[in-house]
Amino acid sequence: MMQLSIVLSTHQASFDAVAFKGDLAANVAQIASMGYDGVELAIRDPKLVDPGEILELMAEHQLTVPAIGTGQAWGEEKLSLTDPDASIRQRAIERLESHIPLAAKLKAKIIVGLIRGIGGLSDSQKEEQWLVEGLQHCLEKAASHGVKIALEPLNRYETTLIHTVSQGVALIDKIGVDNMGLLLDTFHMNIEEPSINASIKSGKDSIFHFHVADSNRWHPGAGHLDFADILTTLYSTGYQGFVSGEFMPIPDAPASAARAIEYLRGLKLSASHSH
Ligand code: LER
Ligand code: MN
Repeated sequence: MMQLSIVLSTHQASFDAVAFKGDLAANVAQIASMGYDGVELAIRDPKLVDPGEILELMAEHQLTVPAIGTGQAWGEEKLSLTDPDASIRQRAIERLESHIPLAAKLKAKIIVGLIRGIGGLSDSQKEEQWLVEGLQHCLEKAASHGVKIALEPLNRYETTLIHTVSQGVALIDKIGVDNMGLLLDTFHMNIEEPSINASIKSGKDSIFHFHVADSNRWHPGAGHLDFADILTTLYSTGYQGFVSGEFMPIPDAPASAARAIEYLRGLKLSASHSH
């Protein structure tokens, strides 16, 4: 049975591909009532949330938090692991590390998307070095709490740093620790990968989390991606994690979330591959 979650921002935020924002308790209740198994929390700063409240809400609605998104620290505050200013890089590392206690309590992975920065400096080697060093700090601290970090390849219009699964796998190999893996997102893969299925297979052992949006970044079923094929391939790798909806609230948050779950639950995955 496919484990489905949907991204929920704990506070209002400007990032547009998130259906639910603000009013945590009401949104969590609504998501649970639609039949989702989990919520992926987008948190700008863990200082703004009450871990006790989150744990209680999840227990009350029997929901899992598979992952915590951290990109709003970039979106709203411009914190980045690759900023030329060392004090900003340090603040980005500290912000990422501050997610670890909550992630440990929730058994959630921590996502590194845009908080890595958007790159584009003339000295790209230096940038890569900052990225590696920043990640190493966070990974070491995360490992001591049993927490995993998922790096998300993002399309070329959002960053110059890590667009594809193969670039992500190369970075994982370079860093060489086993609590680092990838978050694959069908929206980004549709733009960057020569073949979505081949890329999923090539990332096989490193897939920690999975985002779904259709080709237009609306809910799955609203564009032209072949999700039966994509998800059959994903599960054929042995993937046991969540499939998490990250898409625009079109026509509105509840309708997009309801249509996504109806569509995804109705897919016929090829039996020999699905779990
Ligand atoms: C975040 O998961 C994502 O996919 C990015 O597009 C954020 O900008
Ligand atoms: Mn994503």
